[in-house]
Amino acid sequence: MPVAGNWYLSVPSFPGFPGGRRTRASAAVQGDRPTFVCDMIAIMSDSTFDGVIVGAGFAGLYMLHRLRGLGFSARVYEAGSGVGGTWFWNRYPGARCDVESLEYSYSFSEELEREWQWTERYATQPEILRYLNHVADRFDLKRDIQFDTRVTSAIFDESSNRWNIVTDSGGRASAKFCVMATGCLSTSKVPEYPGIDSFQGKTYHTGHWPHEGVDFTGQRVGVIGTGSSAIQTIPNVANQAAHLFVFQRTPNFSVPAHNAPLASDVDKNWKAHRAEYRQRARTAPFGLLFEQNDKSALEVSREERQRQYEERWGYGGLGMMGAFGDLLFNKEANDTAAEFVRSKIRGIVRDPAVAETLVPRDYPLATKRLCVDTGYYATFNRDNVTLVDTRSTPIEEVTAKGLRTSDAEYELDSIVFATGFDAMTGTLCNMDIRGRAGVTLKQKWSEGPRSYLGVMVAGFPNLFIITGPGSPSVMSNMIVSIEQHVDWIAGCLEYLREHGLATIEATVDAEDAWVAHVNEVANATLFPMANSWYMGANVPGKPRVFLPYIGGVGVYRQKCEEVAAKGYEGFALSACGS
Ligand code: N01
Repeated sequence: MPVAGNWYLSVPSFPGFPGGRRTRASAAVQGDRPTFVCDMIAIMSDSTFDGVIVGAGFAGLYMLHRLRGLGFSARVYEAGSGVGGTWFWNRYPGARCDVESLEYSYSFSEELEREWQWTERYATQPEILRYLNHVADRFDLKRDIQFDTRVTSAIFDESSNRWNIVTDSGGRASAKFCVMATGCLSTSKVPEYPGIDSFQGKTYHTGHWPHEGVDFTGQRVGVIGTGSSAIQTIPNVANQAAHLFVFQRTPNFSVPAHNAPLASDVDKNWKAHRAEYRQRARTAPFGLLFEQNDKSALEVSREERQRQYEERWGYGGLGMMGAFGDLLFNKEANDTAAEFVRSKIRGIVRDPAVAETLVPRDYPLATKRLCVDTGYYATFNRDNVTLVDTRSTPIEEVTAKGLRTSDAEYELDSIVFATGFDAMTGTLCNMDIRGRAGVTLKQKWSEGPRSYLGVMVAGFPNLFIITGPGSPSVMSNMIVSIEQHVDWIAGCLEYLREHGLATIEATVDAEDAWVAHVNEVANATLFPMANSWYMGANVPGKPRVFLPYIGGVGVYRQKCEEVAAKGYEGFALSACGS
């Protein structure tokens, strides 16, 4: 005869699954059959977890570590064959992070930080991937990650308050809560040119680069796109290829990285003051430590402006955005910075006609993602590089031999699509995620994403999105924002457990108010003036909505903390058995 209370059950191991866990289940007695009134487990198996996490990049790994630490059982599903997320897939030549390596790393473990040694100011993709593997091994995370497994659906069962997960290998799992750690830029986008299947050469997308690398020596290569990925790829391909054609639709602003080996005194200083630096990053507008000058670009003399811009150009990196406080709010102020970068492009590129084609004119600086490069503009001084302006001569089709624009055919051995991603919403909407009453996330977001704090969605109880739309995410140092979300989610789950609660769910009112606030803040900036992926403008038919929250990492963190301190204000909480 079963008794009410806590059950402790041991379960066997299955191949590929961690085994022999002891799991607690709360049960009440009804006749001689147990009726489960809370979050725990009706039928014990190793596919039943407290939490399922989708993705094993920076976000998924840290989420798993936190859940483990709190005593929750968790399974991570990862489509790739290894950890790393973005850094697993984006292996194109020259791939590296344009946030400085000391800042683009976890802060949650002082020991981890002290023992890891970055070698360059900006880490390469292989070094970041090594770091993430080190983290996964150091914290013994891989045993709870199922690789080569893509989650195809996550469906909320209202009768049990559980998420049912199905994977592409036919696997099933059940979890009380589900955390989407799927990344903001994980669904790559290839333009739908006619004839694309007829091309007899090789095609690549920067976001899905072959692991064995590609040797372009002696080839005629076409790179389509001039965003961050292309800007890193192009100088490297130009070094190998017999000839490189760059197909540019919209020119981009890029500032030099001035990458170098990480000086030992810089590393030492960082480690000595790490707590202080990390704390500053957590409250900085972008989660980045560059110096933010609060003055208006228009209140200082022309000489002072020039000095600021030269200094930041000379230092390198994203700090150009912090040269003045109004660059992202006032077009006239922004024009001064934009004109500075334009003059730099004209100074680097020898052919004036090529330079003019590379000069961005129709959107303010940094309202499309500011790029950081090593030798990008100078690459166009090479004899083996040709810039093709597809704004004036659009690509019309892919042919067997190459690409045809409105005025010429370019014969190519390889085409590299550096054409970006269906950012922030693509991966989530492509998954069959269903909340209450079977409503899919795709339906719910058909007019653009709606969320409360960018972390939860009304109608989708116990579903968390790490760095989702409506949170600072891509407008910030991703690692700072990931850690903040993971910690907030972990705190929330602890709260639910301590208070005997079964579900948490954003209310429609709170969600509406947050979406209105996100839009209001975005509309106070210059960002809506650009056709950027921040606005969904790079995907035909995607609603034109500013996706991230631009109110600032520090302000956002404070808001999240206040919400939690007020007993999760704006969320509906339901008790076990209710
Ligand atoms: O993608 P993008 P990305 N015909 O969307 C062009 C992060 N990242 O992979 O601007 C012709 O920026 C498109 O043209 P247009 C970073 O956040 C970080 O480069 O739409 N061209 C554009 O030039 C970044 O912002 C690092 O007119 C077409 C390019 O393809 C984000 O990832 C490194 C086209 C796409 O640029 C995405 O960057 C790399 C078409 N049909 C990336 N469709 C770091 O260092 C698209 N394009 C951290």
